[in-house]
Amino acid sequence: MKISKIKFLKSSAKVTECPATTLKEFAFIGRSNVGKSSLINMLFANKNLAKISKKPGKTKLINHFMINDEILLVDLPGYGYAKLSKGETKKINFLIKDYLENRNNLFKLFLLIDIRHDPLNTDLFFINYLNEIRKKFNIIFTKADKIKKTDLVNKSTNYIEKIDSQYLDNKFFISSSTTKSGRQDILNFIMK
Ligand SMILES: Nc1nc2c(ncn2[C@@H]2O[C@H](COP(=O)(O)OP(=O)(O)OP(=O)(O)O)[C@@H](O)[C@H]2O)c(=O)[nH]1
Ligand SMILES: [Mg+2]
Repeated sequence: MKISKIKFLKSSAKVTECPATTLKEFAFIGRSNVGKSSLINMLFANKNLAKISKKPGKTKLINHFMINDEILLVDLPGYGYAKLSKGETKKINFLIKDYLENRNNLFKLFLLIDIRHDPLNTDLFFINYLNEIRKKFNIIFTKADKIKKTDLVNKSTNYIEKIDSQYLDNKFFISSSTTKSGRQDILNFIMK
């Protein structure tokens, strides 16, 4: 399927505010600053679509985008940013939970993981939560440009072996928003 149209729909602070439609959606979640918004911009070749920042904690709401009037993409706030106030952390955690547990349109969930690190507690904790709520997910490793090409396969497969993969879909992706690697693979998966 060719991408002919892409449009920002709205930002929502809870599920009941999300677009009222039956279209299937693909959501991007992960630690704050892992590169969710950058990846959406890279995939859809529009660097101003989702707001990005060097500072963690940029995305604070549930952001919906529509592709070809056929599917929805969702840019979610990141979890695990230690410098937010208690109140802000609570708000973001509520919003992520509300979205994942109550949004019926959610079709595929992409969990983004920074390929440079061994499993971090914040991510392991989140994966544990996904298992608890029985939510299937696909992993997209990000920032592949930051490590040697020869380390990519080892790093990613080691990671997958170390986590609880009960609800992990078979296919995982390796991406870089800087070099656009992984773009076609991820797009094919979404648009098929
Ligand atoms: N080198 C490199 N930097 C990246 C890549 N993806 C994102 N970044 C950088 O990482 C920082 C965070 O990117 P965002 O896309 O805002 O991250 P996010 O996950 O949406 O963050 P929150 O909205 O705060 O949860 C920015 O400085 C990006 O330029 C990548 O593939 N390679
Ligand atoms: Mg973001």
